Amino acid sequence: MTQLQDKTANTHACEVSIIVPTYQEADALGPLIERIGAVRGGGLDLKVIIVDDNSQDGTEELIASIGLPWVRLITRTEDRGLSSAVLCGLAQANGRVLIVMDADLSHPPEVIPNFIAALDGAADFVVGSRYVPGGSTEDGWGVLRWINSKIATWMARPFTTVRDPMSGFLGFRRETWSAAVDLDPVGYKIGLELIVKCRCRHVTEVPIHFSTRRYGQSKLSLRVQLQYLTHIIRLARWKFPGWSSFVPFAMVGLSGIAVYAFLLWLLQAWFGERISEDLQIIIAIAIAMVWNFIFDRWLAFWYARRRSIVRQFVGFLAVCSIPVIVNFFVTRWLIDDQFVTPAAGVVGALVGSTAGVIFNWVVVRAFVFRTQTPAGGD
Ligand SMILES: Nc1nc2c(ncn2[C@@H]2O[C@H](COP(=O)(O)OP(=O)(O)OP(=O)(O)O)[C@@H](O)[C@H]2O)c(=O)[nH]1
Ligand SMILES: [Mg+2]
Repeated sequence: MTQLQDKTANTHACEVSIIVPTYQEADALGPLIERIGAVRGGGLDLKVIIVDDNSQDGTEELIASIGLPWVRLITRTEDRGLSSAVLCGLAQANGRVLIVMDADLSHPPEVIPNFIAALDGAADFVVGSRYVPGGSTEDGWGVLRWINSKIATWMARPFTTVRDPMSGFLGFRRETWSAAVDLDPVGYKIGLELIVKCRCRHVTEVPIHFSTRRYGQSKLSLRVQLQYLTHIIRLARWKFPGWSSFVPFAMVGLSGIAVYAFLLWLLQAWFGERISEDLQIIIAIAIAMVWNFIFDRWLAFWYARRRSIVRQFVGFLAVCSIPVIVNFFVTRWLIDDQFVTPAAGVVGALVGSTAGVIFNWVVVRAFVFRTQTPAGGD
C-alpha cells in the first residue's frame, strides 16, 4: 500500500522538525517557507514536513520548484483529516523538538525560538496562545466565531487549564510525544489530544499574534465543530472513565423517572378503570426500565456495546429490580406505620433513590457491563 508518496526524503536527525498539515494551501506555502527560512537563517537547525492531503492545487509543483533540502512534502492519498495528517507527520519527524503549525500564516514562525527556550526549561508542552498577556487575535473575528471559540475552550476545561487549548500551534520534546498512549486522530484539536494523552504536566503558553488567513479558505466547517463534541466525549471517557459512566447513568436515571411519571399519567388517561392500577404501574415500570437499559448501554456503558445484548438486558433487569423492590417495601412500611412526616418522607425518598442509583451503577458495572476495557470511547 503506497499510502504516502514521499517526494523529497530527507532523513538525518535535526534539532527541530516543523509539521505543517495542509489542504489547498499552495498560495500560503511560499511566504510561510520564506519566513521559516529566516528563522533558520538565525541559526536554528530545522526541517519542515508538509503533510498534504492530495490537494492537487499546485502544492507539489511549488515544493519541487523551491527545491529546498530542508523542506519535505508528504502527499497522502488515502487517509484524510487534520489530526491524522499531524500524526502522520510526527511519525516521520526526527527532530529533538517537534513543532506543529498551520500553513495559512495565522501562526508566526518567528516565535519558534521562544518555544524551544520554554521546552529547554520546565515546559513539556508549549502552546502558541492568543489569550495570555502579549497574545492577540487580528481584528475582524465575528461575534459568532468568538462565541464559538469561547464555548470550545470552556468544554476543554476538565482536561487542561491552558487558556488557548484550541490553538493548533504546538511544540513538545520528542520524549513527550513518544510517551503518548492511545492517540486518536478524531477531529481538529490535536493539541488537546496530545496534552491529555501525553499526560503533560507543564504546559506553557507562548504569546502569539494570531493573524487572519490571507490565502485560501478555512476548513473549519460545522461538521468539524460537531466532531469536536465527539472528541471531547472520547477524551472524557479516556481520562475519567468512572465519571463518564456515572454521570450519564444518573442522568438517564432521572430521565427514566420522568418517563415513568409520564407513562403513569398516559395509561391512566387512556385506560382509566379498564385495567387495574397495579397493571398500569407494572407496564410503566417495564417501559421505563427498557428506556433506561437502552440509554445506559449507549451512553454510560459504551465500552460493552459489542457484548451480548440479551444477557446484558436480563442482568440489568435483575440488578435494577433489587433497589426498586427495597424502596417499595421500605416506603410502604414507613407510611403504613406512620413513622415519618411528609418532609422526612421526601428526604428518605431522596436518600433512598441516591443510594439506589449508586448501588445500581456499581453492581451493573461490575456484573452486567463489566469494565474490562473502560478506557477509550468508540
Ligand atoms: N492534511 C490536511 N490538512 C488540513 C486538513 N484540514 C485542514 N488542514 C490544514 O490545517 C491547518 C488549519 O486549518 P484551517 O482551515 O486554517 O483552520 P483554522 O485555522 O481553525 O481556521 P481559519 O482561521 O479560518 O484559517 C491549515 O494548514 C489547513 O490547511 C485536512 O483535512 N488535511
Ligand atoms: Mg487557520
